[in-house]
Order: sequence, then C-alpha cells, then structure tokens
Amino acid sequence: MLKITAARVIVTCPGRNFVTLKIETSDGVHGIGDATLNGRELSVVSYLEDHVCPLLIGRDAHRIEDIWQFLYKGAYWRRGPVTMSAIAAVDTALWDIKAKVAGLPLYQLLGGASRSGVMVYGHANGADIEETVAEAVRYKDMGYKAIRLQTGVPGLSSTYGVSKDKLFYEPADAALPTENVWSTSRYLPTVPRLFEAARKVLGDDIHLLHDSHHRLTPIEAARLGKDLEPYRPFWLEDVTPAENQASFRHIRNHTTTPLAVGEVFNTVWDCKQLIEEQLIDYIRTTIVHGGGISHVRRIAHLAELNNVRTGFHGATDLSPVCMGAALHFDLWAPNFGIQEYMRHTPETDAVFPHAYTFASGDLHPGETPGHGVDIDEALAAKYPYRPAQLPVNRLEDGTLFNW
Ligand code: GCO
Ligand code: MG
Repeated sequence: MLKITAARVIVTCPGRNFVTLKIETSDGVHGIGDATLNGRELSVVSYLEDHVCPLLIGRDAHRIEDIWQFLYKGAYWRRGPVTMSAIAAVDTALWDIKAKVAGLPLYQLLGGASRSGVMVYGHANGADIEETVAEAVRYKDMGYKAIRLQTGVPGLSSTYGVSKDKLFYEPADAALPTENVWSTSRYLPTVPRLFEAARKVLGDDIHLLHDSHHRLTPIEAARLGKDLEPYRPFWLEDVTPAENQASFRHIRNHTTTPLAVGEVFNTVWDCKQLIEEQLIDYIRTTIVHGGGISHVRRIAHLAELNNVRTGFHGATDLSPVCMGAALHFDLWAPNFGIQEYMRHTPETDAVFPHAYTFASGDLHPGETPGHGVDIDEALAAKYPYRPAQLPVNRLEDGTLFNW
C-alpha cells in the first residue's frame, strides 16, 4: 500500500491565478493535479480543503478508480464544474504518482503512444482582418500547422478572443467583471471575409479554426457554417450555448463545417447526446474540468465509437499541470484530433517546470516519469492570489448576453 500522507492546495498568481493540488505519499513520491476554474478559483480551493483533502489521508494512492468513485458517488451531489475540477485534481495527482512509481511517462500507462507528437493550434487575433492574417502568418512561420483566427468586428469596441497580448490572451481581466458589447449581425458577415483573406495569404496547406463562444442561435450557426464551407475550416467551435444538445441537430442538417464543443462541460452526461447522435466532430472537455483522466477517458471512448475526435481546451487558464496531463492523453488517445495551445507567460512556466516541448507545430509530453510537470512552491508563494473574473457580454441595447 502506498499511503497518502498529505494533500495540500497551492494557490499562485504568476500573472493569472492557478490552483494546484499536491498529494504526498509514505514512499516520498508526490503527484500534482490542476484544479483551476477561471474566475471561481477559491470555490474549488474550499471544496478541496474543506471536503476532499481530509478524506484522502491514509488511503492507498494506487487505488485511483476507487478514490474517483468515492469522491463522485460519495458526495451525493454529482457533476458541476467545482466538484469535477476538484475530483480532476485528485485523479491527475494520483495518475502522476502511479506513473512515477512505475518509472514511466504517463502515456505509457494509458496504452502507449499512438503518434509521434500532438498537433496543436495557436491563436492568431487582431483588431481587423489584415492584422489577424498578419498574426496568422507569424504563427505559420513559428511552425504551427493549425491556427485559430479571431478578428475584431467592425462597429464593436471589443470582441472575444482579440487582445493586445498576442501569444496568450487573458479574458479574466478585472476583479469585477468588465462588460463587452455584442452584435451578431455585425459579426456574422465578418468571419467569412476573414477566412477568405486568410486562405488567400496562407494557402490550403494549413488548418484554420474559429470560436463563436456560444453566441449564436442554431440557425445563425448553420448560416455561418455554410458561409465558411468554401474555406474548409478545421472546425467551428462553441457555436451555441450547448446546454441544449438538441440545438446541434439543426446546425448539422445545414452544414458540413466540422463542429467542436465542450470546454465548459464537466461529465460525459453533458455530451452524451451530442456524441451518440454524431452531432459534433470534436469534443473539447479537458482533464481539469472533466473529472480527470479517469473520466475524460470514458468521454473519449464513447466519442471514438461515434466518430468524434478529441480537441482539448488549452487556454492559459488551464495550468501547465493540466497541459502536461492532457498531452499524455493526446499522445495515447486513438481518436485524438487536435490540442489547443495558448502559451503561458515565462513567469507561469517558471513556477511550473515541465517536460513538454514544442517543435514543428507539435507538442510532446516528454519522457519524464509521471505527467512531467511539477510546481516550484517557493516561487509560487511569491505570487499571492489576485481576484479576477471573466467579463460579461451585453447586446447593443443593454440586454445581458452569452459570454
Ligand atoms: C478557448 C476558450 C477560452 C475561454 C477561457 C475561459 O477556446 O480557448 O474559449 O478563451 O474563454 O478559457 O476561461
Ligand atoms: Mg473556446
């Protein structure tokens, strides 16, 4: 038995907030898991410290499945982002420990590598089409094989996904939510123009992606999908608020543009209908918000049976710990599609030393036993928590809208 002797939550803000769970064992081996939930970090801290950590002490760190079931079924209150992020942190830390004890990189425990590297997509964004395309060229020159394009919308003062920071983008920008303005009628004609311009400059040999951030109705989404078809997008992401899974039937009936969804999902139950009816092409739920490796594996298996591939969320609010674990998963998953990769700041990278590396448009998780990411606690302590929340979005007449 490998006894859990300590479970501690570490909060740090090297430019943005991250919550990390560290589990220590009787053999001196430790593991870490990401528990960051953007804008709601301290709720997960409390869930872990007040309700989960005390349950872990004395348990056998090798019994990952039993501990997962204990935390999920034992709480009675199932699902939800706070619960599932907390469970994910425990699960990820335990897989890290098991792989370290085995002396193997985590992907070997999952079934070994299915590919030589993990194709990632970067974020090109600009105030207008010209600037966005110029940014995309920069990404192509860095070796990226896939690029997400987001542009400012004429007539709107700010737009989701467009920022002054180019290699990363931080939406949680204030202690209290800032307010953005949205207009679907201004947005809809802009995106096809962007894709037309991008294809002209970048050519055909590159994957182009776009995120609508849950802002369209099914029929608006269908229109956008159709308008983008000539430019062969890799995917169109989060077109509608996906609580209503049946919405995707309408979209699917109208367009062949591939659809991705699920960064805000927490369990297989959020995407069961989408996957079983083959209404989507990529599922985006990643390790930290989907209950960890043990649960996201179930989502991936169901997806594989239904021709759906993985396309994990990888924005900066998912810590390097999540990224490391996700990359092991990606290297293994038979139905891997693509991995989002928004770079972390040098300050964040220094707090979380990691084995993963980028080359020629791919990330590789590295060969270090475990998931290959650690935390420098002394450095982490130098960056205390700073309240930061995601913005809200209003229509031009003031109506609160989807962000
Ligand atoms: C993406 C996401 C992010 C989210 C952010 C929320 O596709 O990367 O939409 O930009 O908004 O991760 O915390
Ligand atoms: Mg998104």
